[in-house]
Amino acid sequence: MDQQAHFDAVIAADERIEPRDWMPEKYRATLIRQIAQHAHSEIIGMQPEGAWLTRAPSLRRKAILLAKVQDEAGHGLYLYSAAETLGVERSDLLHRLHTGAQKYSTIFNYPTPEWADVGVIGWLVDGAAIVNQVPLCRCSYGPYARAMIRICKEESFHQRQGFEMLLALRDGTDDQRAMLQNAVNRWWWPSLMMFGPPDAASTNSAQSMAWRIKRHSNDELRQRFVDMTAPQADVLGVKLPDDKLRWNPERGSYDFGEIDWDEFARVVKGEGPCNAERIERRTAAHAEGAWVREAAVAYAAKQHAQADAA
Ligand code: FAQ
Repeated sequence: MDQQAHFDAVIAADERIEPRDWMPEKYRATLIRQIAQHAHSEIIGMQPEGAWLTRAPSLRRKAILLAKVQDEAGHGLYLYSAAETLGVERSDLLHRLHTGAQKYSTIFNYPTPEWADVGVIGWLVDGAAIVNQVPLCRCSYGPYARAMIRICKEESFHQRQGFEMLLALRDGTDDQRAMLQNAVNRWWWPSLMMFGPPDAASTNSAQSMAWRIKRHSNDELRQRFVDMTAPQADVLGVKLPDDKLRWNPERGSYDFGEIDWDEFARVVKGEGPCNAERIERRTAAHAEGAWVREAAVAYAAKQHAQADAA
């Protein structure tokens, strides 16, 4: 069997492609693109919530938030490692992030002016991430699929801690309930954009689904998220900011309004409210961390030299 036929048979049998297996160059490039964008999203995603670490309202909330933000860094590490199995260097991927050559999720270009934003990110952003990412645990590329299993377990915990925090606001004062509603108003539509453009405009979906990297279309997952989230909004006593949102008994799903795709395109292009700030902060942190990377390399060299001498 030739290499292409073997690859096709593995995909058709729903088995996994592993790093040493032959794979079409476009399959490799698609995975590098998606996994790198995903990794970048995790580490840029530390910033909006990280902004509240010094202002969390209690020691308990601060400890929970610190753990969550550290988890996002860990997800970045698993994902950069998964990308490296495809033959790219992490430093190159970071360079591409810093120079705008690779994307990260639009969602992290929105500000977090109030404490309720932290809970709403847990509820909606981690909630959307779970809906999008659980199918990736069955992705055809082994290292990505395995990384996603642990990531999804942690995202699921994040989603619940976000919801629990919002329940406390729901049961609080009128001001706290108003803060919760404001945050929902700001994050609802950007959360729906996380799933990517509508199917008709999704340039990568058909090929990624044929390769079983993606299992469902962008619109399918977006609908699943709306159906899961609308009843949760009722429990929280908030109104999702969409007058067209209503249960459709014939479809067995919620109908919802039109997403502002112009806004999505602007944020992808770098013109969202916080794009410049996010990249500036990231490149500064990278420069400030240079001595840590140098120390780690020097330590590894010393260990190798000692092992060779022994
Ligand atoms: N933002 O053809 P498609 C998280 C781009 S992690 C920016 O449909 P595809 C955890 C897309 O790259 C969140 N760009 O693309 C957390 C493509 O451009 P390209 C990240 C977007 O890949 C929680 C073009 O549009 N999750 O939340 C976006 O088949 C809380 C055409 O689109 C992942 O990365 C967007 N929203 O489907 C952290 C999951 N959507 O590259 C902290 C893995 C699309 O051709 C706090 N990724 N684009 O130049 C995926 O599932 C897919 O890549 C999609 C996009 C579904 C995001």
